[in-house]
Amino acid sequence: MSPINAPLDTVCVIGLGYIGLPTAAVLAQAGKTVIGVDIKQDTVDAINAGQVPFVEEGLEAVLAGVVAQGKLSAQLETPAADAYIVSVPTPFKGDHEADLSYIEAAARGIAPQLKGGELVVLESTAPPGATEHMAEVILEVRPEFTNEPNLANSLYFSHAPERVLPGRIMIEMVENDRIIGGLTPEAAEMNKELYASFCNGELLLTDARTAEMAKLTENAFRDVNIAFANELSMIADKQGIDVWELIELANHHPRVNILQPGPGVGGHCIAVDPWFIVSAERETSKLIATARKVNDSKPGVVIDKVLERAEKFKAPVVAALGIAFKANIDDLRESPSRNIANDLAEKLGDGTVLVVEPNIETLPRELAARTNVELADLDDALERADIVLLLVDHDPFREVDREKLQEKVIIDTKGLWR
Ligand code: SAJ
Repeated sequence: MSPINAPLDTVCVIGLGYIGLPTAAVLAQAGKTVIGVDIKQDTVDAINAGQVPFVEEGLEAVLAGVVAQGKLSAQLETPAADAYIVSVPTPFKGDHEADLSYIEAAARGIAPQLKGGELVVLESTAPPGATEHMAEVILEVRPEFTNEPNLANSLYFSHAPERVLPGRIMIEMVENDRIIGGLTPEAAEMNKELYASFCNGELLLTDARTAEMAKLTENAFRDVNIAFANELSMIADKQGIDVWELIELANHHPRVNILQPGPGVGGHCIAVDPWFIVSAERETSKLIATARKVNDSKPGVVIDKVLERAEKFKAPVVAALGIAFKANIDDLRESPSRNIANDLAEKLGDGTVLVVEPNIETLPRELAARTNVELADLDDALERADIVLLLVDHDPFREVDREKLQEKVIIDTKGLWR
């Protein structure tokens, strides 16, 4: 049997989060019959009702359409399918190592359904060797199958790391180039055939380990470059220099392109993935580890600055503008701004933190539990605040009437109001 000719009509996507759900939706839109699997009953119910359990521009319209057409459904149990896409979390365990237990659980769910000839794609970001590990877990449960291609009992394993930017997922999922790394060249080809159904970008084939490392490398590259900008911002502060002007000027050089400093690096990718390289090769990844530490130190620097400026007020009121991990999204996971708001509330004593976050309706639990934290609207917060702390460059903050900021202490971590 040639894998290239194998029909890949039915696709099972395991893990219906920020990546799995859009992937399932675009596959269904491309004509595949897609069955999504998730461990959360609420997620399954929402999807079957055509609803998206999080904010992502353009996703709900596509999802509602494919669910109504019967091309996409969700359930708790892993079904039989021609292809599987594993898109589950890889959190930390121990000293910044990747916890592969969700991948292992997905693999154990897939194993009993296999008949031979199926493609199993790992999309989750994972350390080098994770695709091989996923294959081993499946082959351990089903030793009658093999990773060797072109046999009646062949299985095909591949890694296709996602590279979409939250907020632009529906565009980037279709347009970005994809790296596809097979455990065998045949598996990579089969994966390419499946992804060509929805992806207009170039599909670049390699082996699984290189694909795993490529994904980590992209995010580590970005992290190192943001760390450079964040370190510059701390140096410039001490030197009494405006870091935004400094970067703007330096970037006029034809071969210099410095990124933007901020309150720290958030999200579940750039602040996480470099550690997977460090934990795989601790001795040799000194720069990558240092960049992580520089970026992780930035929230503390911001907090110290606010506390210093707050000393002159008896019961300081701080308006914290934005607690999402970046502009114009509602995602609060791994958000430095959210942690800054929380730590400030703890350290301010009699002070108050007015959180302004236009993309949420209720405060996350740890902030809601504090008596000196309120979710406020922008105008109210600007009026009441002694100190205005700009943490996220959400669009509504760009348009703030500068008149309202007069006589306030301004700490602008994003250079929005220069
Ligand atoms: N940030 C800065 N300064 C900058 C750029 C970003 O401080 O100049 C901060 C942001 O405020 C945010 C964090 O970095 O806190 C990450 O934001 P981001 O928009 O750069 O990236 P993510 O985490 O939303 O998505 C990244 C993307 N990777 C790259 O750009 C190399 C995306 O393409 C990946 O698919 C995604 O990680 C992922 O899932 O790995």
